[in-house]
Formats: sequence, structure tokens, C-alpha cells
Amino acid sequence: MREVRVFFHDKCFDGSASAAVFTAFYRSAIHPDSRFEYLGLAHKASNLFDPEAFRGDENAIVDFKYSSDPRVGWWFDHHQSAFLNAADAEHFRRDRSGRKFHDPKYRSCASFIAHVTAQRFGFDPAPVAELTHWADIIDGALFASAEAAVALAEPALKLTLAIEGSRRPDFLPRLIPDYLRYPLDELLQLDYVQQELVPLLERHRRTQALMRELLDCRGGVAYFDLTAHDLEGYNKFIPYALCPAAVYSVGVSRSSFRTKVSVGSNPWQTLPEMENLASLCERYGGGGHPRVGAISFEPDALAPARQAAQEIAARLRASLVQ
Ligand SMILES: [Mn+2]
Repeated sequence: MREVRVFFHDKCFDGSASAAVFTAFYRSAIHPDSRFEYLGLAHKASNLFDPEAFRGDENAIVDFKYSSDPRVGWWFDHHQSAFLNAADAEHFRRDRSGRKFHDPKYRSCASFIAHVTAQRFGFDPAPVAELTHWADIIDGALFASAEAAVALAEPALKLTLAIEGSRRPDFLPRLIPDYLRYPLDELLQLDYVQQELVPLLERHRRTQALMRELLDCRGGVAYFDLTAHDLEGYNKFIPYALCPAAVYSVGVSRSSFRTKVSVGSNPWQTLPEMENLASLCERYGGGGHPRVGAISFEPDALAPARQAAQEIAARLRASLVQ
């Protein structure tokens, strides 16, 4: 039995869906007799990869940054900021394995994996169509309105709340193989999913009330600082539901392993000329996509995180008055 370790973007619907799509592909097109292990990766200020972790017979990274470690056999990513440094980008450019893929044009990494493996390896993506459909909607923020994105009426959106907010390290490793066994509405009803979801729905309501109080909504930028509250994993559309005129949002939040600056743009308030938020975050050591980026600081680095967030908010406000 071949042991395949799949490293995926943790606490992310697309990251977990990508791990499931990779599993379906690998099992059907590469090696049917494989055992899968799922390991979530989070962006942080230092030590992104644990060198001890790549010990599977096969190691794959999906929806996360490139690693030049020779033990990594497969890589798929769609982030603009896919490389930690120029040496990694060059390492990828020289790769001739035919098993490492990067295309920032895809809305989701799950649909990227499904398309590439269908073309190159004859994978049949029909069984993962519901997953890739929702990964595109969620990663691409293709909801009808901010209210719809916050109301969480669809099973995939409720599931996203559980994925982003769960603190159980075994939750996603259990959920990922179940994506391939149940449609999303049935998956949502499973006991272990409901156990995560019910308290998080309550917290989602509380977060909306808290955000309503502390949101600073001026000059087309919704600014918020949640560092006094342990609230990583909030729904990122709440600022736009509360402040519909905002073109951008800038937030600071804090968890045990990082202080995070999140920079986003309002999907329902786009202008012909938008700032590239990935490039803006890269100046502070972060990254992301053109329309959404983030910067990770060490957990106790509150002051520099706040300063970066305030500078970015000021810069975005200034870009809107020109
Ligand atoms: Mn993604």
C-alpha cells in the first residue's frame, strides 16, 4: 500500500476541496491502492514547511506555496504569490517532472487540479463537479450579494464556516475523504460536522454584532481590529454587508500562532482600476491574489501588524480619491 501525504491550504474550502480532488485523481489515474493522509498548512511568518513532514511514499502540496524539497512529487497552486523567494520560482521553472503546476488565472485550485489532470492524465472530473463548482464560487467570491455571503443559506457556505472556524485538528482530515462519499447537503448533516457547525453559527451571529460596533467605515475602506477578541476565521464578507460602500477592507486579527493582517476588496463594489492587493501585501512579506491578500506576523507582533494595516488602509483610501 502506497502512503500518499497530501498537504493542503488549511481552514480553507478550496484547500480542502483541492485535497479531495487530488485524492480522486490519484486513486483513479495513478495508483488505486493508496492510503491518504491529510496535513493542513497555514501561512505564517516563519518555518512554513516542517522538513520532517515530507515522509510519505508520495508527497503532494495543493493550494499552497511551492516547496523545492525533492521529496515533494506533486504541486498545484493558483495563488499569484506562489513562491517564497526567487530561488523557488527558478526551481519550479526548471522542473521537468510534469507534475507541478501553477496558474493564477483559475478561480479555485480545486477546479485547476480537475482541469489539468483531466487534460494530462485522463482523469474524469464528473464525480467532483459539485466540489469544484463551489470552490470556484467561494474562492472567486461569486455570490449574488454580501448579504447572501453572510446569510450562509447554501450547504457549501455553512460548511465553509465550519472549515474556517473549527479548532479540531482532526476535522478536515476526516472531512476531506467524506467529500468523495457524500453530496454536500448530506455531508452537512453528519454528526461530527453538525457538532462543529452549531456553535460556529452562534459565533457568526456574535461576530456580526461585534463588527457592527467596531467597524471603521471611511473613505471607501472598512477597517477593523479584532485583536482584543480571539476571532480568526470570521466570515470575510461581514464588513461589506455592514459597509456596502467600502471598496476595500483591512482587518487585523490574532490567533495562537500568528497575528494576521487581511486585505480584501468588495466583490460587489469593483472599480475599473483596482489596487493589486497581493503586490501590496508582498511589500510587507505577505501575499495572495490581486483582489485579496494577507500578511502574517509573529503572534506577539501586534504593533507592527497594526502599523502595516493602518498604512495599507491609508494608501487604499488615497487611491480612491484620485
Ligand atoms: Mn485557493
